[in-house]
Amino acid sequence: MGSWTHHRSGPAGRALSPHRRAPATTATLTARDQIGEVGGWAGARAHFPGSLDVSGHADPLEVYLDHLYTYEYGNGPSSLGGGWDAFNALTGPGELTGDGKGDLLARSSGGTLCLYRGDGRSYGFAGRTGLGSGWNAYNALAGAGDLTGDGRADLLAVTPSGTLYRYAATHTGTANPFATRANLGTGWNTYTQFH
Ligand SMILES: [Ca+2]
Ligand SMILES: [Ca+2]
Repeated sequence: MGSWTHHRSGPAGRALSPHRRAPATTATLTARDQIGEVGGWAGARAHFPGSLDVSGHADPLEVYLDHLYTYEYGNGPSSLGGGWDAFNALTGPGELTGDGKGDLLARSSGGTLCLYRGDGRSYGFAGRTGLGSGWNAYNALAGAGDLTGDGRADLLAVTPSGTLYRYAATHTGTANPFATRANLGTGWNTYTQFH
């Protein structure tokens, strides 16, 4: 099988760990392959959003030393810039804005949610929009694909007390891509993982 190659540089141009371990990319679980150096991904925060480019394939993301990297299978990492240690949650539900390009949501440690509009190429973003504060009321945010059957990606959010909310994308082109949240019920705090 192929692998991701790793030849990224750090913020000051320093060479970083050149061998990072990539997650499995096949839908069927078979005997695992180690395609990177043992421990090569230590210290990285990995995320698995929907596709940020036109391939339709999920694009693994990694925050490492404050920089966001995207990996395209078979190619090396691409830096999407610095400043990403300011965020404590990243999720990419898919296409939120109605332009046909996958988007990314990032929550700051202060609770502000930012929408990074994808440029359709996965090498950068077309812009950033603040979606307001108070998002630290949730202890989990998850990109969920389309939950409502309208072809638009949606977001799920869980409070520490276990109430699950759905934010449905509207594709209206307005600054806020979501309709008023819908309460999907309680008791979700019985689960320790939510992705
Ligand atoms: Ca979009
Ligand atoms: Ca939807």
